[in-house]
Amino acid sequence: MDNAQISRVFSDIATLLQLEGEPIFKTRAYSRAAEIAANHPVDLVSIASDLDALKEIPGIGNAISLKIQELAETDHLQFYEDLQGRFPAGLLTLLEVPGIGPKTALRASEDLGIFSVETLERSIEAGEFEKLPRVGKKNAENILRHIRSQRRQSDRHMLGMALPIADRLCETLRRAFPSASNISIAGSTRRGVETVGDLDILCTSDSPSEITHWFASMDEVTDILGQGDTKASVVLRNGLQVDLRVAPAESFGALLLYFSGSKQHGINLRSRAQSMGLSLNEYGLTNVESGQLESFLTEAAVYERLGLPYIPPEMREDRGEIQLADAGELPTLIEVGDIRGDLHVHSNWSDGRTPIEEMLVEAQNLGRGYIAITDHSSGRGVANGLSDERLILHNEEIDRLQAEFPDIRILKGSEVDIRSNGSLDYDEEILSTLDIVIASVHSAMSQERSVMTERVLTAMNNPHVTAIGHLTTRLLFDGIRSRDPIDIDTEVIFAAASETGTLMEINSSTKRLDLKDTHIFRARQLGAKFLINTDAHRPSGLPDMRFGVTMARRGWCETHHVVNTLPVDQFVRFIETPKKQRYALLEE
Ligand code: DGT
Ligand code: CA
Ligand code: CA
Ligand code: ZN
Repeated sequence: MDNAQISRVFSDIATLLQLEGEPIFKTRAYSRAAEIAANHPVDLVSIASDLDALKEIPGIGNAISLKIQELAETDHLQFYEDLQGRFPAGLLTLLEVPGIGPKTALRASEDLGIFSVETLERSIEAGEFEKLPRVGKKNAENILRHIRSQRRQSDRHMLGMALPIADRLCETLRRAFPSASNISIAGSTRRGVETVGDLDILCTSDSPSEITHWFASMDEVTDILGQGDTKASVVLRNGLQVDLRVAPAESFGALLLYFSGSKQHGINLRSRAQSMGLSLNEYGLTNVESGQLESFLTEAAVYERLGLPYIPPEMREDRGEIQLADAGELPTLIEVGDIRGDLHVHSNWSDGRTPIEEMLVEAQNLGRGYIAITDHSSGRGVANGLSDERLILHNEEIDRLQAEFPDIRILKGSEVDIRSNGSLDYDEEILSTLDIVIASVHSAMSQERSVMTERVLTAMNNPHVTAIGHLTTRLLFDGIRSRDPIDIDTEVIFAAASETGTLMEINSSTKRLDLKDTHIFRARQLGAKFLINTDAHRPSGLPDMRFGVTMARRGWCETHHVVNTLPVDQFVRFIETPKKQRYALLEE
């Protein structure tokens, strides 16, 4: 049971209790617990045996803690099951459909036997559903449209796919309307969430309806979900939904703040505003007493008016950022320009697509001062891994290329398989010829948690292992496949990073993003330091560094948390220092 599943249980409980007529203060505790569980950086199951640890989480009381414990220990919650038993099956699913209230949902399930979105859809198409009291044809059609739009959005899209499309749309808009200003990406894409439901784009203009009309009639639009004078919602040929909003320039600050989210960050800001006698919405701040509206040109100005410094979008996830900002303790987040080296790169020596030279040329173009060429080890047969003999030739090739490329320091590396027992593909003698060893799991991924944890710990204790590559091996769907993460005790692993002197890789590959943001957040708290690497298999993969940096920002990392921000000579000193003393070097 993971945090998302626990969250789900609590939000269901809140909904069902409301249906039973429980007072709002009672259901509120559950909906709050659902939000907290969804955002909590620590796996709740891993701390559930310690009741006090649960209760220390702000917003989690005794009753909720006991329920988390029961869920963790038994995978069930009697209270929840009893509650569900008092309602028809499928009711919760129906309630999630916008436009269906509790009474209609109950009728639909009891009278028409509707128990799922699919049966609802069929019933609407058959003209049955509209006959329910107070529904009617028009409502039924609206609900059907919502269902279809929701289905589209439940297919979330990888950030690495969505962001370039959003950038391109902004560019198109900029060219079509030179007079429009403040053209910006908002929503989850701006916050750098690993997958996005839809794109949100904003701009300001004095003639908004021209822009929304033009937008809805673009060639690549296949479906118009809504179109008005100030907003348009469309579906593109590639399946992405895009929401556009146009407003006058004087309210841009509040507009961008509102539509950048997260929703909960917005709600928290609103309650802060309320405590100051102000009401916050997408137009600005209204003085509750006088009714006077204050507009803001920039987001920073809104924050300032609320007595806060500017909070970067990647931090706006209700993880304590407002309290931190209030205390004047916001971190200075790492930026892509702080990155000086890339320590996980493949070439056509293993499964990469191009010769090492081409990777070097592009790395230099991107301003990297150092790079490790880390082709696969021999255990990984499918990836054309290097035998001992080929690795020695690979090392010689790097010496040769170093003479040709004096402006970038080329490190001898390998991405070495961690075998199922924790041993590595190369022996001591071979490993000691390498500057960088990225140790990764590529096989036996279904090992049980304790075995997997021991396996990776064994690799971390190896004095030659610089970093653990893509720890969880998860793959985000890339249109074809996705892969669940391995089952591993991340608390133990992250704590072992500083003890063993091992770095944790933040893999920037757009289909991996591994570690993910909440892992980075927690690993940082536990004292781990990181490498942000691209794992590029061709030159065009090298700029993906920005996605790893975005994840690091979402984990609140500053430059000192990330070792490949060091200048080349300091980085070389770091890897030449015996492993156990490396973390101490970073404290200097
Ligand atoms: P997504 O599209 O599911 O990846 O996530 P977002 O965050 O982009 O959400 P979206 O597109 O539904 O809405 C964009 C932003 O608009 C959201 O981040 C915050 C704001 N927003 C939308 N609905 C509400 C709401 O009901 N209350 C508040 N406070 N803000 C909202
Ligand atoms: Ca969105
Ligand atoms: Ca949206
Ligand atoms: Zn790998």
